[in-house]
Amino acid sequence: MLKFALAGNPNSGKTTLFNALTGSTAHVGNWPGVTVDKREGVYKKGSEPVDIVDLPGIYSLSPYTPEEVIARNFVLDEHPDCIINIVDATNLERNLYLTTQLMELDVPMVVALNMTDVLDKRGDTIDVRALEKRIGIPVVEISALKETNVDLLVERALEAVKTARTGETVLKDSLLGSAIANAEIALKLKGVEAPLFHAVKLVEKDEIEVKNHPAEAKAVEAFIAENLAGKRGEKIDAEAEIADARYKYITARFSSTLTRARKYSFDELSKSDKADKVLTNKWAGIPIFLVILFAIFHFTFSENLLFLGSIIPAFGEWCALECSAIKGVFFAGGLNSPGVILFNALDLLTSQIGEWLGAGLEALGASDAVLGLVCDGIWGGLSAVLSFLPQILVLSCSSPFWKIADIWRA
Ligand code: BGO
Repeated sequence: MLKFALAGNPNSGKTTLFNALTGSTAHVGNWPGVTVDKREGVYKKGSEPVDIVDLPGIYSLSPYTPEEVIARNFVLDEHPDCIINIVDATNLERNLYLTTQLMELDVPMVVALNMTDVLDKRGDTIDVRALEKRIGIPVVEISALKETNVDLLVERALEAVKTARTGETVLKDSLLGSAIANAEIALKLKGVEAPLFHAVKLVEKDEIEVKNHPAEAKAVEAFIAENLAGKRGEKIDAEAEIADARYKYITARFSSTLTRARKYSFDELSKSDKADKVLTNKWAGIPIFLVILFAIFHFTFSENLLFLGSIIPAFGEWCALECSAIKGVFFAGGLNSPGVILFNALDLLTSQIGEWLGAGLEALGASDAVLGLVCDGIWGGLSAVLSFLPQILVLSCSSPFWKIADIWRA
């Protein structure tokens, strides 16, 4: 049976399209080894049944998140017959960033331009034929929600499968285009499948590619240092350079196919676009980033949360007064941050356990050497290692900030 993979950004409408295509045949499991949902089902309405696999929502094929690794491994190793790339037409530029990476694979592909009902409502238009010509891949306008053109989409995918496809890149004329071309030749000679995709990733210094092709990675680095870095008189950050080149190409060649009925005011933008406008603003972006970093460290390490102890001197003085150990967990120069509270609580707990352990061993008549080994050596060492845990946890799970941002953007 033919196998089609649905790939797209989170919120592009992948699940809605998957449900529309597979209906009651859908079943949900987990991808091997991870708790990421794997949805699979069969499309039965076409000339032949097709196995549809819904890949996790991703923004790129870099191996930074479990979702990206799953999607990347699937498209590279499982050899889907066709990739249906779902693109949210209301967020064309951002969604096409992934498209430019999928295009680099030697896999037949169709772009499902979703949410066209929203586009119609706004009066915006996309010149689909121009977009199709520029991308070099069939584009089908659909509305997954209204199930418009979803059968046509599969039909176009079934047609695409009939012809083998060789990957194409939008990076040919970019600064690193020659490095990518050289790496592609080297990987082709080595017999690597999807050489263009791997070549781009190798030039990006993608950790998986560098590990798999160390000699080629060195050659790429030397080529860039000798031939390209000089053009700028500085070291090249290949990953940033490639991301920038992709966006520049998308803006120049693809986004221009979108005509907006009118210019939207800030209030009319989606939450996601509003967040982008503010957070990536030329002037406000870095100060906001520094404020967020400061807030994360403040909530992790401060013994004077929100500077309450300094703002209310009487409270600060009361906090500094030594009293019970429990009070010390929560207050020092002011109110402690969650990171410090957890640190102090764990310290109190491990000290208490250490005391109980010592008393227990003494009661059993243990020698000083055994006491020292168990209480100071083993338990003391374990406690010292454990003591880092709360703050690392708060620091790395400073996700409240990112979670709030996610909920707001959704
Ligand atoms: C909510 N048109 C419109 N108008 N909406 C669509 C279309 C379309 O063609 N396709 C999808 N959506 P997912 P991922 C929602 O859930 O499939 C909507 O992440 C809501 N939910 O209905 O989940 C779809 O799998 C409350 O919207 O995307 C869904 O890729 C208010 O896009 C959203 C408004 O679709 C994401 C929308 C409680």
